[in-house]
Amino acid sequence: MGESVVRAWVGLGSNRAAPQEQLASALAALGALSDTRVLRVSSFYRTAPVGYAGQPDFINAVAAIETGLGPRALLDALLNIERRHGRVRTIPNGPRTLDLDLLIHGDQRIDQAGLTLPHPRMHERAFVMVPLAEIAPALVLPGRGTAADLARALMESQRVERIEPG
Ligand code: PH2
Ligand code: MG
Ligand code: MG
Repeated sequence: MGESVVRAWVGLGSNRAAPQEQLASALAALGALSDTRVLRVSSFYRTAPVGYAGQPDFINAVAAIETGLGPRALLDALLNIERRHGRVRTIPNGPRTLDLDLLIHGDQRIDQAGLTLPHPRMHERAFVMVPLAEIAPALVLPGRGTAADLARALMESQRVERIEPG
């Protein structure tokens, strides 16, 4: 990998078609991307749906990766993995076989169509912040605080249960 390798964080979610297997398969696909390796993966969490209530609980996790891919190339690669897992975009915030969200890419601050970094809603979502805080508690979201502090506050009002491995 070249000199422009950065640390990035990816949120994973699924609430259809064997969600835990979707996440496991997505993690393998992440690690198989060019110039990319998976550094850490959080536990899997069972989480209450946010934004559109009439759907099953989600399984969520967060992965830390090291990548030579730029933000756009990485986002395209994530969308490609989603498509290969049968993702069809229907209801906004509705059920999905696999959702891969680029949360943070190095210190990039981007506000473009289809790509805002850091992810604009991550700091208000327990299903992102709790797994992120597990693997990167001291990570600071600019202007928001640490992952650990944000996660602790969000857990009071949003249901997020860690799934015991095995
Ligand atoms: N993703 C959404 C909308 N709502 N709720 C939970 N619990 N987990 C998700 O991953 C999720 C959601 C949009 O991507
Ligand atoms: Mg999402
Ligand atoms: Mg998404």
